[in-house]
Amino acid sequence: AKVTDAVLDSEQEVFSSMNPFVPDAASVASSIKYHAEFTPLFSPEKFELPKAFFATAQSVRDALIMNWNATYEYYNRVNVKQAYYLSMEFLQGRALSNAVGNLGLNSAYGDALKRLGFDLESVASQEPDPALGNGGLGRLASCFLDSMATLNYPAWGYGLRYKYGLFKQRITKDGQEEAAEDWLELSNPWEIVRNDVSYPIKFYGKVVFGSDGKKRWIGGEDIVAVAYDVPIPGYKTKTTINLRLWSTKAPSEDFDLSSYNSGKHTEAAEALFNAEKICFVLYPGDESNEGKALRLKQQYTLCSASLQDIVARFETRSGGSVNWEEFPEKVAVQMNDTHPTLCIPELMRILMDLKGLSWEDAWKITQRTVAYTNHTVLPEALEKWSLELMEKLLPRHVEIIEKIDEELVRTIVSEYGTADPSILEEKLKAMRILENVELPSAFADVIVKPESKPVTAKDAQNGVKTEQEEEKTAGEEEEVIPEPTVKPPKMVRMANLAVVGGHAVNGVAEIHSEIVKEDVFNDFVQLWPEKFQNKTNGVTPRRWIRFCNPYLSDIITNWIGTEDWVLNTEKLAELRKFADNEDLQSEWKAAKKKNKLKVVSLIKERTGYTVSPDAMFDIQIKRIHEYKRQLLNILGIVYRYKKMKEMSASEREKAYVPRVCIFGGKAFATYVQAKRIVKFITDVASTINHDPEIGDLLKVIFVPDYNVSVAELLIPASELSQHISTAGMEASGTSNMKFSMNGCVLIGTLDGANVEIREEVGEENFFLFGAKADEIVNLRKERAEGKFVLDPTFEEVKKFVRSGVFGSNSYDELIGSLEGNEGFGRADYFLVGKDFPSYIECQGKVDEAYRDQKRWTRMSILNTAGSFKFSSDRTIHEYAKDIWNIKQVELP
Ligand code: T68
Repeated sequence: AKVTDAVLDSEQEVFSSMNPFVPDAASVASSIKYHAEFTPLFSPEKFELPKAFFATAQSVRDALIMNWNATYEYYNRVNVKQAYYLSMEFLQGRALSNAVGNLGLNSAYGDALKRLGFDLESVASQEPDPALGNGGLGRLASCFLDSMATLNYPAWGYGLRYKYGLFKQRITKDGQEEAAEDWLELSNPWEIVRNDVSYPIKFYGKVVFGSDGKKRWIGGEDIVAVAYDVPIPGYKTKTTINLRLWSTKAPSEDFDLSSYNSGKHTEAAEALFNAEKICFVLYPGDESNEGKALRLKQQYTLCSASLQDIVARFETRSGGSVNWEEFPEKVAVQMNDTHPTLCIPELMRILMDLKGLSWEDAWKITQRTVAYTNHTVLPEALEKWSLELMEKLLPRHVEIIEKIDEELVRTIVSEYGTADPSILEEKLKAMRILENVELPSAFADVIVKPESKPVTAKDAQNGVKTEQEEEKTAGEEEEVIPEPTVKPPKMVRMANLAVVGGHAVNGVAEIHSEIVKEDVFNDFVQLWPEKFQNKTNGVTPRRWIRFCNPYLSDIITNWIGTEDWVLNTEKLAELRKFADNEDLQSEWKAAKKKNKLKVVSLIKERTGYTVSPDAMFDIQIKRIHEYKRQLLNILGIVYRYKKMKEMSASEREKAYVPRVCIFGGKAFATYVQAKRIVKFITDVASTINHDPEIGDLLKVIFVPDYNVSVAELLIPASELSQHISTAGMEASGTSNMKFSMNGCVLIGTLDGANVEIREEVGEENFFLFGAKADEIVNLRKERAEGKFVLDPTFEEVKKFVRSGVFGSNSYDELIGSLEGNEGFGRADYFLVGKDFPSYIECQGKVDEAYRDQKRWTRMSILNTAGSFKFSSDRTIHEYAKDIWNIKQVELP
């Protein structure tokens, strides 16, 4: 404890010197009182927890604003190169404890609140958890912002300010239900609306030639994007960077006053609603054409507003002399997945149509500025937009995309034009940005026409016309065609556009980047091998150890002798030499126990179940998806339960270690199979948890409404965590890193970042099972052909599920999907059956290891010690050096 106090004292000095805001408890208390009184959000009579939270946040925001201003005043002055991270998602989590922790004001705020009759923890827990993201991709963006600020990189995030976050999840007897998440209901104390920073955004309209002979995009629908800034403080530094979120509204003249006065209230406000609805929700349903158009509008709003803002800042910082060639020396734009790919044609449009540059110059600048991160290899997740929709909504951008496509065709023809014609055809088919679109006229003769395929029942339902019908409408002679054929829809492939238009493409873990190169973008790799890179993901050690796990953090600091590890995670490796030390082991276990006790309360509060803190906490938390295989986990639990039921009480206790199996995660509202999995887990839970024979030996918990704050409680309490995707399908995973940092042992497949985690922590400290990525294609084929015999344990577990133990439901669709029965789709595409026996065997080894608590604690310590590579600080240094070419800048 002594070491910690000394470290904290010296830290207080560091923080005070970097922060002009006077952080003693008395002044903090008066600042909180000031805000409670003079920037009120509540009536004056009462001063209760919600008011205390808002006033505290406003008081912290004062400090952030000072640092924010100092940061950008300096960046503007020295005109540094700045990176911009564009993402449709940011999963920020609560901000209060993070900001107070990063500013080093924990004791000042803790003491101040005590004087006012509150405690910091309860005040902090009042904050709504903003869910402007879905999962890993959004949380990664937020970890990156923390690292950029902490490492003093000139950087900035851009996103959308959704009025409703990702839905609130309720679990009922029918499974998951979704409700709107009104996170702004009580206002957001962190944001600063910049009423002087707004940009016009256009949709629809047409392209004409202006009097200067240049293209102009005119008419259509005009809306306005307004900037809301969220300051992002770095840890132990004054640098405070910006997350700028755009909100949409109609231009004020669009409110039709005369209609309104004549009683047509809805029509009068239609334009307002049309503009505002763009930012209502994250990922609006896109089954309908309206839904698709809305999503495309969201993406374009993000790209257009951000690029107009970036260009304006570049011009301001250039002073009187703008040299556009310098743009890529001052600006790096990172596209988080393909969602912001419209950045490419938008930057081209701004440079050519508004700034008067030639195509060639604009293209060079765009390519040197933009880079793309890929987060998935699932073919169905590689974004495509209907060309027809895009032509209507963004006519000028489609012209630009067509020209980029034409230039790409030229490159492909010059590379492969002399090769076997079938090779050229294949390359064009795989690489073109436009799909199912005739070749540009200049190349019309190099290759055959796009393919036609028979009309399927689904196409017919969707109103896709046959070629015959098309021809009829075109008024041509009717021809007798033996089989009805249909023109496949013309599409824009956003990933191909991102690869062509950017100077770098990266995957997010070594194995994933290899798959990207070998498989997804192999044709592009052959043309431009230098573009492709790996940037293994990371997570911020501030939020994911230091703040969420103070007990463990204190122990680490005491044993290493410094708190430097929060900034230099390599220091964690020093714990290795104490892995067998009995004192460390007992402190380590005590910390875990304290964290488990918090989760015992959370479970009681959220589900009503009582679980034992002495059982092993075994956790799988992530979006519910078939490839992540929550189904494998729950079937493993069902199998365990069946075996337990076949034993006597004493046999059971000998054979199994008590476990609490915890699940959390949301299923996308329209993803039917994922919702069936949620329902099944909760059904199994209610049978097992009420079985008096089983007691504390096995409990199954589904924690509803999983989010960042829930993760901050569960991860520190975890002992085993599951990362069990079908190999080759999880790009990286990032919770695996957080678990490992918090001394949790992983069970997993050789997939995503698991591969690297296992390398770092040592294979004896990781429970590995399952097929390898390079075996999957063949296994699927064999499975589909019925060539391999499924293990009897798998047949046994399926039969048990169907027997009705978990209620009257026979789970036909769920279990059927594992068998490829008529009507239930592909036969076990995710290979749950194939991996089941090796998973069960591996879980046996987990029990055995856990029984030896010394061995388990050693494994736990070695996980924390070996997790240092997975700090997002390391990742951000790599992006800064290899992709963005930006330098760290210390504020004066
Ligand atoms: C995740 N992707 C990867 N996508 O699944 C995960 N996608 O392996 C990886 O660790 C993480 O990205 C960070 O790299 C996502 O989270 C999405 O959420 C998403 C949303 C819309 C469309 C496509």
